Amino acid sequence: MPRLVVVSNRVPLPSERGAKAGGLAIALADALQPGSVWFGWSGRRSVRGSATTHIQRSDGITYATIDLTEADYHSFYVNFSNGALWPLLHFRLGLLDFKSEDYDGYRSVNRQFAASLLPLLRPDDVIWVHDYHMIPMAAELRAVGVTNKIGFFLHTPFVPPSIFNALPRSAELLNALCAYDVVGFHTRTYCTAFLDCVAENLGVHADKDGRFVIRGHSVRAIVDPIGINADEFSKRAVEAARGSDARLLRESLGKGGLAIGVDRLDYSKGLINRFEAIGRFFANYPQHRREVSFLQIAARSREESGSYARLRRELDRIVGDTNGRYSEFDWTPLRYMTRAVKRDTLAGFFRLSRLALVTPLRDGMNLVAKEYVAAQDANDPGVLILSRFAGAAEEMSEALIVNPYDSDEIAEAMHIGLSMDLEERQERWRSLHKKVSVNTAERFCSVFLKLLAHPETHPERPSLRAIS
Ligand code: ADQ
Repeated sequence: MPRLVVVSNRVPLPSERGAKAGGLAIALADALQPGSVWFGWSGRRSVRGSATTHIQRSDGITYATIDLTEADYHSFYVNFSNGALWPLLHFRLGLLDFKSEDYDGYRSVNRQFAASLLPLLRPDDVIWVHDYHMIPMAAELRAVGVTNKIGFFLHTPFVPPSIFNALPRSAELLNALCAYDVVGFHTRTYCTAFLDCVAENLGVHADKDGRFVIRGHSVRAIVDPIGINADEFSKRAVEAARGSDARLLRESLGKGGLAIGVDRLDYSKGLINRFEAIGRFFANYPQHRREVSFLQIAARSREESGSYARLRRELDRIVGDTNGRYSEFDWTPLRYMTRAVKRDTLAGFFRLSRLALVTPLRDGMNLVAKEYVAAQDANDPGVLILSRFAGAAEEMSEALIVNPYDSDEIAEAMHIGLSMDLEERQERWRSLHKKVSVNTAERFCSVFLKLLAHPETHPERPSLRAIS
């Protein structure tokens, strides 16, 4: 078996795992066998930047990291990755802030990553690069002579040419993506958007299996939706629902029920629209007041960016307004905390919740939707309200699918969810649970790695059937 080398912007070092266990670390747990290497940024900024590679070993896995200089951190991470690519890939052109010096910094950091990884590589290593920060990584590795198989998985959506082309230098990035052997996406829609960009901008057309040849190099675009380890999450939820955090939450609710939202505090997650919908819900359906409280757990993220600071201020305002309007002295309609919560605690809270609101304006996949389903009690499952613009909606059609921009529709879905009889809840949940249990994190990794080893083969049919 060839050795697996994972590359991502941040490396979740074993020494710093806590409440915020990264989604990627959990998703790749099965693929990372003893002997594997995980390479990327240490999360530290230092004067020497990438000059030294730091090595840590844990459970047979090598974690190799480099620092970034302050200037590289800003141009590569804050400005280009999160200030230009992230809004672009989430259809938010109004927030796109492009500066050519930031783009140069982005390319330079990818070049530094390639230079630092090169001495660690062996000829038969398989390299799996993750996410939008690292699009040019394969092109940089190829430029220094690396001929290994290199795959890329994009965790965000991909956008059609009409949006993608708004990014200055977009053709360079698209060409860089074509230096990979396999490029993976969560959904058919994103994969098609990528192939449309390749056809329109580079004049190259793919076959029906997503294969194309460009400058003599074969590329395969694939659909490989990420999943979770549903059985493990379900066990956690059963345990945690009996634990002290869940008990305290239950006691604080009195006779009322719980509806929940769990997200990073990010403008793509649709929190403003969601909070507005909660106000509409209590206004339009006063019979549910006191019957339910909504708890939003939002982990602060990317606080150095102005658009995130503005989002926080706006959310603070809406929460104050909604609670001022609808609270009773012994009932709070909207509970809001801007912190990460331990995974076990979350699992227990999901199990207690009669409703989950997963209403991003755009989302590559959204793992919270899958975790909520996995956490439910089969005898009395809660109802998932899911944005049609989350990648998860392509699989999870038995959720109550809503337009996240339509507060009235979300409010109505909350009413329908809370009024739904047990039989319908169970029926919807059984279908959702089947999909979540089949399309696991392990399957996600094994499909990708098999196709990377043999890009000419067909993807695994059974898992794709389950997506329907
Ligand atoms: P994210 O945008 O981070 O990921 P998501 O898929 O929801 O979004 O995954 C977040 C993970 O963090 C989940 O496991 C969730 O439980 C956890 N989490 C979120 N908020 C938390 C909080 N307040 N406290 C504790 N844990 C919290 C990106 C893409 C997604 C894609 C994933 C995986 O944006 O679309 O689904 O990668 O590919």
